[in-house]
Amino acid sequence: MNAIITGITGQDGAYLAELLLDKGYQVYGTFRRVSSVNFWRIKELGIDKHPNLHLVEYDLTDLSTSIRLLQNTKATEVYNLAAQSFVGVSFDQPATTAEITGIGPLNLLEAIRIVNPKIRFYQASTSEMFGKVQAIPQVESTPFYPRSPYGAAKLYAHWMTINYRESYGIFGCSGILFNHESPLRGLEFVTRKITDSMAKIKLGKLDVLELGNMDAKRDWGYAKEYVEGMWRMLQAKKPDTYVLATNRTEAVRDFVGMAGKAAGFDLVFEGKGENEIGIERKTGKVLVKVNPKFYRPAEVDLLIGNPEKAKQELDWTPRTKLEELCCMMVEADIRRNEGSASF
Ligand code: NDP
Ligand code: GDR
Repeated sequence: MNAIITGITGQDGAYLAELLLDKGYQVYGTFRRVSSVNFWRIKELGIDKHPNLHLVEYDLTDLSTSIRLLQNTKATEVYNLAAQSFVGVSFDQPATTAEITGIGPLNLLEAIRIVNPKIRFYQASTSEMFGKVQAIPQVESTPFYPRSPYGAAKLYAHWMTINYRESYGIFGCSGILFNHESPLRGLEFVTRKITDSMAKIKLGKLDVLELGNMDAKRDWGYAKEYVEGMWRMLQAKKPDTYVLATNRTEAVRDFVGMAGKAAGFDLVFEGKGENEIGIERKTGKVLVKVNPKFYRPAEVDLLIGNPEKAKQELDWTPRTKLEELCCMMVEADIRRNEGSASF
């Protein structure tokens, strides 16, 4: 079994590589040619020197490289996790986001059609495609209404995956994954920014955490469980589209409170919108402030997904409670901030 994982340097790529190596796969993990490639995640999981892990240079935007990647690896499964995945940046770089996150997957689908149409393909779709709330909770049949260049690019790739399935019989699966977090989450995303900042405040390395929209609600799960769902989709009898989510939603503010508690703070929130602050009850210190520079031009207000189809057809269920996940992340960030490591 040979699998390609595009985006091995990302959160999901690292966890998926660990899972597939455990299952005995030869894993071809792709990384980009940049001035300083950072393999900290696969190092942290202790798989960077695994004999069955092969690191391959690759850029999703290049069709001919996509073709050669499939030819050289003789892959039977391709997990496309690579993307410009930060929603905030997609407003500043809409065309780059469209090229990587939208057209990139098309290059892989074309390469599969040319090299070996039997290759099974996983596309990392997203709850961002639901965008402006059309139904609660969101399921596979909920209408899409993306609210960012990222969401729109992902929606294009989602439909192309279905299109290649229906037009050419390619085993293309689209996983509509809701937010999933872990100690390996990138620092630019809100949960990890919060857990890292709470760790820094606890250790006296930061005074105040500045955030944007505290009212946004998200359905946050544990990334390690979600990559198992990706694998299950490619082992199913037929290709399909599945929602992976926890069916619970919390506001950013609630996650701040949880992370504060895990770091030993008792936070109370006062004020509204730009004037909201988070105060530590015992010391009276302001530890959290809103800074409008983190607001987005358009926001996704509320995401909550029902993963019933994945439960019924793939026997997939999320197990880790958000409070446990949050503690795990805060503890990892305290450990890192106590040392000299920077991630
Ligand atoms: P990350 O941002 O952590 O990882 C993205 C990966 O894509 C990195 O390895 C990055 O490489 C790589 N990449 C970016 N541009 C290119 C390119 N042009 N060519 C090749 N590789 C590229 O994302 P996650 O691991 O969190 O997410 C994995 C996938 O799932 C993404 O597609 C994301 O959009 C999607 N998704 C994520 C969710 C989540 O909550 N985590 C929810 C739903 C969907 P580099 O290190 O060089 O930047
Ligand atoms: P999201 O995740 O946009 O849902 O995309 P992110 O963690 O960036 O934002 C979640 C919510 O928090 C609000 N927010 C802030 N966000 C960031 N990053 N920084 C802040 O300071 C801040 N303050 C408030 C945001 O406005 C937003 O409402 C993630 C990515 O992993 C995508 O790739 C993926 O597809 C979706 O999840 C599902």
